[in-house]
Amino acid sequence: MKLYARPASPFVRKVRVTALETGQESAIEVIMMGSPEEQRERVPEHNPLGKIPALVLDDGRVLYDSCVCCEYLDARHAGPPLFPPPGPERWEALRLQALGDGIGDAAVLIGVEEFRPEEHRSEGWVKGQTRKITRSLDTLDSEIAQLDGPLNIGQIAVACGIGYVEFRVPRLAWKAERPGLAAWYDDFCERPSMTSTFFARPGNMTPPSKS
Ligand SMILES: N[C@@H](CCC(=O)N[C@@H](CS)C(=O)NCC(=O)O)C(=O)O
Repeated sequence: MKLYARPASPFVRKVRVTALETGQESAIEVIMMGSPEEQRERVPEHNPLGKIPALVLDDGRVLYDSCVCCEYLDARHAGPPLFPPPGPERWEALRLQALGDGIGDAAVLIGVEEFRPEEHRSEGWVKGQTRKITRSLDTLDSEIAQLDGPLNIGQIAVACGIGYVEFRVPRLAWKAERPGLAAWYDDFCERPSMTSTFFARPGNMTPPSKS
């Protein structure tokens, strides 16, 4: 399989973490594109939306959207499922996945806005996206027990979404007011699947750690 990727994408990270957690990393060649221009040139032939992640399967079919790629990888391994079988646990994992992905989406939109020339930027838009992130982090902190239990796709999505907030919106300094979520996140970031997919601008950030 070939995974079209960019280094900082939280959605690509979700797929890579899922591949590592399910022992399939060696079955995937990561095609890491060096710039948004390269993505615009190369991805549309695989995904008409032009978005990454796009996972090209060995038979030539293509899967896109991280949720679809992750569920596909989960269906291919014999270990405990990351997408629980139908029932309340599954709905909860999917809700958390949506919340984690939504945090990532809002941080991506903040990044897009901040790359516009100053005269085209909307402060109100950035504030609105920032509020989505802070409300979601508050929700996660207030229901921290929901993140306990066997590894599932909800936990992976939440960790990758928060990881992208740390990368893209470091000014948010979200941890001080949310100690439960901060502790959960730092702990989760120690998983080898998270350390080996950590990305920072050189010299800018060190991986989170409990110590
Ligand atoms: N819901 C999608 C979101 C994917 C996404 O937004 N990817 C971004 C990079 S992080 C992208 O490719 N943006 C380029 C574009 O929108 O043209 C998923 O989960 O895969």
